[in-house]
Amino acid sequence: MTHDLVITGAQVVCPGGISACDIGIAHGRIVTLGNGLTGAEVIDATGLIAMPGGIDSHVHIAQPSGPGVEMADDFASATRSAACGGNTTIMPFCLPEDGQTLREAVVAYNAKAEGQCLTDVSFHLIVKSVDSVTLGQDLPALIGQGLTSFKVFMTYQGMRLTDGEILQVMDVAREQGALTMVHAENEDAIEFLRDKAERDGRTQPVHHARTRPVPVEREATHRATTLAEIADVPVMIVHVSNGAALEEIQRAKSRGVRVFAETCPQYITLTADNLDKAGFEGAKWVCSPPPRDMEEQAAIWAGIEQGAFDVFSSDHCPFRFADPAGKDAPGARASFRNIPNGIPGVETRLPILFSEGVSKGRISLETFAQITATNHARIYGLEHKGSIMVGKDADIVLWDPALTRPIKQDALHHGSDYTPWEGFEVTGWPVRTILRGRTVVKDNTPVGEAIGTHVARAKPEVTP
Ligand code: DUC
Ligand code: ZN
Ligand code: ZN
Repeated sequence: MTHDLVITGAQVVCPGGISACDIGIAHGRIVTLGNGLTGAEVIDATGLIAMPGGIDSHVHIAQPSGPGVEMADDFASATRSAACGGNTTIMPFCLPEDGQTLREAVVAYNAKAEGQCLTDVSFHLIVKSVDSVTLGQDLPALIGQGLTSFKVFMTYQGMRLTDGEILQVMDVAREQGALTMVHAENEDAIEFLRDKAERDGRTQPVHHARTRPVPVEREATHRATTLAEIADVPVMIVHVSNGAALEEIQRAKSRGVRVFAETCPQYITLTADNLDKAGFEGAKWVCSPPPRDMEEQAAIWAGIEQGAFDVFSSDHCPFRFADPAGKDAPGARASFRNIPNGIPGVETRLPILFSEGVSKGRISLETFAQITATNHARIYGLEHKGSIMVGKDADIVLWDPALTRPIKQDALHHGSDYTPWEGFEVTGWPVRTILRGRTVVKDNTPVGEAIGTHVARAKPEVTP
């Protein structure tokens, strides 16, 4: 058989282990894994590792973020950045604007993405109200169209749902076979601590972290997993930042609750001290949940090493720093309350985990592939993605495990004007990103057309 493309010479990370085979690709799919393959184009990948293209199942792009505030990425810049960081699929959220239905929001986000993307895209929904149209019409219709997961918030005025509302939403998820993702932080506790901090004049960026301490997340994680138990649904706890929240997840699992867990680069590499830089500089690291301390980093690492985390995502939520439409929004210097919440990271997620995890010997290549691609596809229902296997889309990233260079804003492709990881040393970088058999990035340079498309999903897998 002849192929459109053959990749030879790489160590190939397959679901069953690492293999020294060629990868034969035709019509955008992997059609042969074997030796001595021939094709119209051959990539000699000697010395490189062939990984399934990264799937980042938690990113925010062009999401409304408050009056006068703008996210730093549109779909063109976000997917360019994602592809340069070794991703072939990203999963952004559709957040309805006030007065907009969920279905209208999906139409609007598809229009923003159409024709712009260098990676494939598959949307999650955000449910911020439980009116009869959302629960009775929009959610069932959209789940039926392959948007089979949605996020609910336990924090943020205007976004948070009450426990009763979360149960109603989970009930729709159960009936329709969708996966509920939960942002678990206790809003009332945060408001209490934040009001007190402001009254005392503690308004600098670091107080964002200090008013969202570990118990705020631990309690909400307990509640979210308990609500899932009561509603009899699987649940994904996103952006887990600390050991106590992870223990709540483990306890729920031991009761038989189907809980999936996600963590992110910020919780294995950053601390609240980053927010404590002089002046306003700490705003660069304001995100929720906040980075913790070295002890919590160790607890998250232990969880990754023991397989407690199903997925490792970026929670890319980019704002520019030196910009009144970004971190320097009106009122942000007067109180951390007004600092837009989130950090860029879609391009650095995989290099950070490769370097800190694989290169430092904490995790295997197979574990890396699972928590950065395979599990995302399995859990969220991306049937043709996430593994180097015959029949799957030829979404493949070639990694140079010996390439060492620091993360530098100048070398990144996102729309933000900074990276929280400036100067962070990384060993192991993606050097070529292939989407459905076509090279979209080579040597940190985007090439080719915006061939990314929206991918509808099957019903998510419901057992951890
Ligand atoms: N939660 C997220 O998932 N992303 C950005 C901000 C937030 O609170
Ligand atoms: Zn969140
Ligand atoms: Zn997020």
